[in-house]
Amino acid sequence: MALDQPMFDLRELQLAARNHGVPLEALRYPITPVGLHYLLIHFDIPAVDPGSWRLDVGGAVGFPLSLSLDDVRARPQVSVPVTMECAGNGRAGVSPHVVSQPWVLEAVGTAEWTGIPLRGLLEDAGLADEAVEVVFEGLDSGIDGGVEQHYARSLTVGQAMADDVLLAHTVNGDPLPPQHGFPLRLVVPGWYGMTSVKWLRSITAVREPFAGYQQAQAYRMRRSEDDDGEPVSLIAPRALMIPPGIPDFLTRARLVDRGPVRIEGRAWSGRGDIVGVEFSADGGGSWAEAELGESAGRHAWRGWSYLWEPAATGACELCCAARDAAGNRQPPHASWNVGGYANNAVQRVAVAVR
Ligand SMILES: Nc1nc2c(c(=O)[nH]1)N[C@H]1C(S)=C(S)[C@@H](COP(=O)(O)O)O[C@H]1N2
Ligand SMILES: [Mo]
Repeated sequence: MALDQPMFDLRELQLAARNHGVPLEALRYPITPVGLHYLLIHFDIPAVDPGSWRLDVGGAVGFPLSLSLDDVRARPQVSVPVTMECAGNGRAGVSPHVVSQPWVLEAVGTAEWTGIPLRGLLEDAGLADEAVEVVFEGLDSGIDGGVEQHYARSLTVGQAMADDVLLAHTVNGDPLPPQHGFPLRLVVPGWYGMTSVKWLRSITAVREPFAGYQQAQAYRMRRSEDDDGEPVSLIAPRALMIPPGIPDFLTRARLVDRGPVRIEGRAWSGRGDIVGVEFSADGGGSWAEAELGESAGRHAWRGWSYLWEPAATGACELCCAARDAAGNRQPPHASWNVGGYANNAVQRVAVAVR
């Protein structure tokens, strides 16, 4: 991706100006300050009156529910630190170019979400035996792929009943801000972010698989326009480093002083625990094992570090690659699909050592 090549158009700039990523230096925080957490909003942030807001739980259930925000807060509460990543993270690196939210590498964040376990709520509503999926619908609406819709996604009953899936009203100890789903959102640990529906208005148990746009058309790994593709689901492993030294304003290229440099970063995967992170100072020609640090919880990213001793002054390319317990390792180069999803190719940081 040549920096001075005109590649993005005004449609992408409009999206990029609305939906920001995490500045990579903010990887220093185990829990991302909420204003630095990435943001992805397909349509508009809906206006919500918390006094009249209700969450309707219905469909194939024995006891339909309509909960106020106070009803939600009166139930037993849990807090779970979760690393969330947009399925489009890395899209700017795929070729041929895919026109959509043009993430480079920064569509990720870790927050401590507080709310109520979804499973308990579905049990209280008396989920029917015929229910196969649960549909989560947001208050926000718009047009996507020519289809007018409320943003909505589904989970199978098994996925919805899993441990640590929650309906969150609080993030990092404060009520959700408007942009992150006030007053209530779904949080599904380990899954790409599109699953975690914001601004919830209803939860509906259904007897047939949900065929809404964001489920059946978008978020599928399609090799061509007429390929159905597999659904995008669990987060592929990724490690990111805090770019060392100081940046050039325009190009973001780094200037680093010679001498040992402590490289630090975070690594995560929704497909298995992180078991290793490798570091390369020669563009991936040779790799060394980094030291793994702590994580804030079983669904949160893990710190890592590597003491790099630059061999000489001059230009080099730093890379890092994560491995998870399921045997996945980040690939050196991007692979392509229609939506530009789940590109977890290794990060490359251009550095000049002086
Ligand atoms: N209702 C609603 N929920 C949504 C979205 C949306 O546009 N509308 N975007 C999804 C996508 S694609 C992502 S990556 C995450 C982003 O969550 P965040 O903005 O809180 O980081 O929210 C998901 N939930
Ligand atoms: Mo996303």
